[in-house]
Amino acid sequence: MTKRKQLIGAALVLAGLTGSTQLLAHGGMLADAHAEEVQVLKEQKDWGIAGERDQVDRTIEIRMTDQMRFTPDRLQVRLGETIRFVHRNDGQMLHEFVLGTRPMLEEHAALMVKFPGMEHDEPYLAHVGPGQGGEIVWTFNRAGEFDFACLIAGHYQAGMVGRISVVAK
Ligand SMILES: [Cu+2]
Repeated sequence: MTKRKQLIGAALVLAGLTGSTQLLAHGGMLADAHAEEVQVLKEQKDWGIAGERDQVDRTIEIRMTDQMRFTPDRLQVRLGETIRFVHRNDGQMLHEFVLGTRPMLEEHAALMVKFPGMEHDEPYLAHVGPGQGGEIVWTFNRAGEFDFACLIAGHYQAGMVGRISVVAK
């Protein structure tokens, strides 16, 4: 099969998933539908692109606390690396892990203060309830300095932020 045909085939599969996602959502199977939606939302961002679960190069555990800290809060990854982030919320309140550029995160953090109930859902973020775990898979195909942050109103402002350097070999 040619590359082009494969791409068309993949597009059809994705289109099919979108259709079934809607059906599943109507059937009340929101959790399953959500997992499929995340697969569909593969959009190149300045800080990388949603990664494939079967192409993970490394797993990094990130712990979150009510002291508004991530541990670790400094990471270095190689350009092209696909990272599986596994989150653990050790606190009593909801936290988030959102990957992005600093300007993008600052802008969203300000919006979250204005509209604290604002829902957002993207393949580069995880909401992690108290005592719960979260997971995202992200491919860092852009070199540079990026951040991860908790955008719950007030948390980013309290310093709940970390830094990722993506370096070419
Ligand atoms: Cu938080």
